[in-house]
Amino acid sequence: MRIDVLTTFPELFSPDPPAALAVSIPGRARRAGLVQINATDIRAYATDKHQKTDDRPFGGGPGMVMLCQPLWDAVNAVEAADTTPAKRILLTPQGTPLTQPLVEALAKEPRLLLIAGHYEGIDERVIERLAPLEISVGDYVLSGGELAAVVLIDALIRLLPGALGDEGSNQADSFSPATPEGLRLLDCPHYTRPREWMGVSVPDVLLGGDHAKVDAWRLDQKLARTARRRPDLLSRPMDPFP
Ligand code: 9D3
Repeated sequence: MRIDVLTTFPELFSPDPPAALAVSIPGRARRAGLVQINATDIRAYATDKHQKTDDRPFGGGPGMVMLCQPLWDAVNAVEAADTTPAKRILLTPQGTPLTQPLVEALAKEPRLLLIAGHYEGIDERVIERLAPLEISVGDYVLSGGELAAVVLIDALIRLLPGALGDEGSNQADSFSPATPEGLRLLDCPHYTRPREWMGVSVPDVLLGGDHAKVDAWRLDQKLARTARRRPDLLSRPMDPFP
């Protein structure tokens, strides 16, 4: 998979790779060539003498709005650098919430082009013309889309075939398919040695060696924990595009 990131803060993707993608599963996957990540500075496509990428909003108000032209030219130049068609994604607080089913769908794409902004907004006309999939990583305010892009990339990379050392180890994660109804459950508690720590013992069922009983206990713990912490997950399966 090839991933291009368009940003006005390419420093957030240097050194190359950025620290968050240099280690652990993403680091290994990159070194194995499962994914190539390219950051491009939108400012390099600014045409005026001050390399301006934004301007004041029509109608007034705070903040700056990203200009149409530099972003449009940057997208077209980066897309032309490789014949593989790119799925365009804009990271924005107005986007569809990122969920594991959406990550799974995107992990099947050969090429993604991620657009990250540090702006009050982007001129709506270039968004309409680019027609990107718009994605949010949650209902809180970031300073820009770059960290959201890193979150999306990290979630994607671990789903690429060959990215996980132990191929099964993503199956038990929170948000992996769990129930026949397609519901995604939170994970159960985990324990290791010692059997007693600060006066607290490991649940007996985990020490008994009855694997069917262990599986039943774990499923019950997942259901109980999900009902208490995330009852919303039990009411309907997650859709990639809600
Ligand atoms: C009140 C107007 N703000 C919208 C909530 C303006 C605004 C805040 C923060 C506009 C852009 C940003 C920068 N955030 C992102 O670019 C972003 C983001 C986020 O803030 N939260 C969750 N997901 C994402 S994806 C991109």
